[in-house]
Amino acid sequence: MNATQEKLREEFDAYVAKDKKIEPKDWMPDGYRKTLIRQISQHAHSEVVGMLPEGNWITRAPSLQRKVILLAKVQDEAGHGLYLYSAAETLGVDRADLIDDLLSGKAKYSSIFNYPSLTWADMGAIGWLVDGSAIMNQVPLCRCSYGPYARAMTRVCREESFHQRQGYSIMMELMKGTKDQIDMAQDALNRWWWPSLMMFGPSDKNSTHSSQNMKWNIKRFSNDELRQRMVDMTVPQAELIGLKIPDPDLKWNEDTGHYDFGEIDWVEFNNVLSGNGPCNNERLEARNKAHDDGAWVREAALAYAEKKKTKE
Ligand code: FAQ
Repeated sequence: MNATQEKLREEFDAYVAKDKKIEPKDWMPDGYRKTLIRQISQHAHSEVVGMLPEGNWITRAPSLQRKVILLAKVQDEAGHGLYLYSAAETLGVDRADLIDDLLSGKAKYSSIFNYPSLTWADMGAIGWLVDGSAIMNQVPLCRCSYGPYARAMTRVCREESFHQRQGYSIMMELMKGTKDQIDMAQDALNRWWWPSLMMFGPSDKNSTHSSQNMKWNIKRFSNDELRQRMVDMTVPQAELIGLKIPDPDLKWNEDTGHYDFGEIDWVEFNNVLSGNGPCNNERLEARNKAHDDGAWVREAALAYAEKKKTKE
């Protein structure tokens, strides 16, 4: 780093430390740009791939009202993906390249979407736990130092909050139902609990990006801090409706004022991240098919834009 760059870097660090926002045309260190492109694009891919487990249930929702709500939720997720790709593009990358990386399997997206949605109760568990974890992680991102990402998160979090409530409402309704419905809700919780806690990422000691990204005010809390908050918030919600968290080590700790909980299966987490989760192949196949099927739309849009430009 030469003297000018060093000075710019010092000014940047001081500016960020004052909790000021960085905007697209401002100078930023290469590492800051790189980590934001990485995180925002992975986040965008997660929203887009995240439509698949729920999209699977739109035609089978148990009532017209539930169908309309689920449809709106999945549509919101598509919208979140679009804001996020736009936010990533402000950092100088091309959306088409980001999407190519997703389709080829090079880019990561959240581990959670590599699990199957087997019953209607999974729609409840996804809203309650997956959107619940997403909000826990994303509310602090509304204060992220990068302006376009922070602003996108403000809107996304409002919508996620509705998603979380609709999920919990499905669980509440099932828990008031027949024994089969109660069993179905418990089974969904049993399958989604641990993968939801994995959404927060590796433990702090194994998190490669946390320390620098916290200094840059991209991340405000560590992976383990947010995971603990999720457990503390969710256990009473489960108890209220008669669900049992599938963790024999879960225990309220008077001294810390938090729940102690069991160890996450990190072997499973790493397996899912390296492409070997239950649905990794299925998810990538579905996204590739959607991309290929949509080729004519992209061609038509480009032809229309060309025609308009020629006329002008
Ligand atoms: N899955 O050093 P860290 C949603 C990767 S949106 C896959 O701790 P960082 C809405 C990580 O990327 C859900 N990969 O990383 C919805 C890194 O890999 P790299 C998505 C994971 O960035 C609901 C490596 O491990 N949310 O759910 C995961 O500081 C319902 C080392 O990890 C976001 O993306 C994982 N779970 O912290 C949609 C929020 N965890 O890049 C539909 C924004 C870690 O070096 C239905 N992202 N990795 O190759 C973040 O806050 C952060 O990126 C974390 C990870 C917290 C995910």
